[in-house]
Amino acid sequence: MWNRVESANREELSRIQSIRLKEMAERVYNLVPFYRQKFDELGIGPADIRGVDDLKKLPFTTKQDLRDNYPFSLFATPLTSVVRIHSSSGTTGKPTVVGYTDYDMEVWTEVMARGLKMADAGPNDVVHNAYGYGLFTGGLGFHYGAEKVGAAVVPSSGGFTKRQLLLMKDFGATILCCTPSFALHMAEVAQEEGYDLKKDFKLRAGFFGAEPASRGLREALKEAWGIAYHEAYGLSEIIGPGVASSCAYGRLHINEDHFIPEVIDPETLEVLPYGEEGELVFTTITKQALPIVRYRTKDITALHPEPCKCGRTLIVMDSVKGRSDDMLIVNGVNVFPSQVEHVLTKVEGTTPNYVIIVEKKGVLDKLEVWVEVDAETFSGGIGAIEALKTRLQNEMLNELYINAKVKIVEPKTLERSMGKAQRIIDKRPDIK
Ligand code: DLL
Repeated sequence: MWNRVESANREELSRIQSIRLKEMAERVYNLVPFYRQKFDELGIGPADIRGVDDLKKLPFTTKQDLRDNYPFSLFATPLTSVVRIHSSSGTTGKPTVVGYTDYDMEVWTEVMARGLKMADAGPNDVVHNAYGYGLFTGGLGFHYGAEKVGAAVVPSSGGFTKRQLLLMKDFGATILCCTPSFALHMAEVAQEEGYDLKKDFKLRAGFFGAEPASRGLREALKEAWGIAYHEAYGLSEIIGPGVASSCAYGRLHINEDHFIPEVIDPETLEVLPYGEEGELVFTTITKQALPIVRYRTKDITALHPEPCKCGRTLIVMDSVKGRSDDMLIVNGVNVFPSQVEHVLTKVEGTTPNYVIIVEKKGVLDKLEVWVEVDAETFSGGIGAIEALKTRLQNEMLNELYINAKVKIVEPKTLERSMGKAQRIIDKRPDIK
């Protein structure tokens, strides 16, 4: 374990959270006009926040609020104290901008080190970091954390797959950090290039995140590379990666001494009890440059406070099923791409490379799923392909209640992504 706080008892944690929350409420009220106005509208002041139990009195913050305050109006420190700026592009509107002071960088590095330590990362490791470097927080977040634990970092960033494989082999990379879809792509290219994935590489663990991954995709990566799968969860608005990381038991621990999580019902905005699924909300309690109050992530998950076999007491979140804005409503049925991925990857012969296409035909939505199969299945003849197609269609109807048309495509025909995979093509009018 990197820090004793990770196994503090829950009363102790809640005491730390209360002290920090009080300070933070005061800071945002005094330093950020946006929050002062929001607090005033609700008729509350910093004195009403005496501890974590008062969290629910505070206002929510949304991505739109960040956009409306573009670029720096939500910052609680002058730009002279800011040492780093990141930004996420998003698909619509202005980008969201996040800033870090020196102290914020220390916290970020600390939470990343905690995550990497879950795979026992240290001076004996070579960390191949294929998350994008640049405005995206993935690359630099992992970079600082890996240096902190004393590993040798290879800052390869995304793209140039063949060169990356060469470096991974020659430098003896032991830990790979990238999106799960890129890790799968790397495995495919390595096979094509004639590498023996288990013999030619020294990889022992991977930190995969920034997008959802179904159980099937996780198993495929573990199997192809022969590694332990660790998940990284985070978002730029809160800090970047490092909000939560999964331990040796596969449980995603939130660094709640820095970020307090809540799960709410996205309709009523009521806080839901532990174990119930809803929208994840975070309040940062130590961030200086960009403190955020009750940020609505749109990510769907549930929280579990029971201690973990790994010894950590930090609360556990379920892996995110998807973002509520990636949820497709197809003829009234809610579907997440990760659920489609789950059904696909359960069936032998398919790969986790797929794309979902939604169109409007008359009044109805029509859903098509294009999925790549492995070479053996593809060469199995038309009968086998037809049977697989029918099987997948039936599974989707039985498990997800959706009537999808499946199209089987040849191996390696769908576009690969170097970062977050694009799984949905929504051609319906009035969407996004
Ligand atoms: O994706 C930060 C990050 C980088 C996390 C590297 C992990 C590894 P953003 O670009 O701001 O930040 O996107 C944040 O990505 O709200 C989720 O919807 C999604 N996301 C991140 N991690 C996971 C994960 C980075 N493990 C948004 N599982 C979040 C599912 C994830 N979705």
